[in-house]
Amino acid sequence: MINLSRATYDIQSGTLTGKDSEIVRAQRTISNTLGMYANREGLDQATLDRLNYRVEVLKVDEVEGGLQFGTSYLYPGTINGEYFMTKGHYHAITNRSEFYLCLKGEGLLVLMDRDRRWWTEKVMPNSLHYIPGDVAHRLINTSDEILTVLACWNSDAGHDYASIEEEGFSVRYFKIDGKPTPVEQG
Ligand code: M6P
Ligand code: ZN
Repeated sequence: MINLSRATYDIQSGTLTGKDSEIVRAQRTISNTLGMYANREGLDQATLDRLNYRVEVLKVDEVEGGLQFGTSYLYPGTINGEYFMTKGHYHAITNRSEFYLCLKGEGLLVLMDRDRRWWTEKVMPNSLHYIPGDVAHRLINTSDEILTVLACWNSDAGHDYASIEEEGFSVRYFKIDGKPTPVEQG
């Protein structure tokens, strides 16, 4: 017997298609993510209502040995000069790793180890990024188009957002003189 696959994946656009019950879709507006930006002064309602990013993930059981697969769509823009970014996280099971593959757009992958040492990798179409365990990861969109990134990670990894909410990343990226500029944080 030949069965159809559970879902299809459009490698050009990142679109995951399948039964609604099989795909998790989530979106975050700027009002949902505002706390992660350095300067939150003077934002109008239209800015707060803008989409910061959305994700589509194929539903799988979060078991040891499993894999999750999905797409992040990170919108372009800045908040008082700071580029739109994802929340970023460590994995709750700290040794779990992940791949990112950029399909479209341009940006930076910010990585940070437990000693708060940071580095970045340039994200551009076809760039493939390996994120080892115990390394926090966040995407930043430095372009004027949606940054589309496929992600595949251990399905039991979980997300540790709390560490980032408490301590932040040790670098932020601002658009200064039109260019992505790192500003180190304490
Ligand atoms: C990728 C994966 C997901 C993650 C998503 C958004 O698709 O890393 O696990 O949830 O990006 O990133 P974040 O959870 O940091 O907002
Ligand atoms: Zn991750």
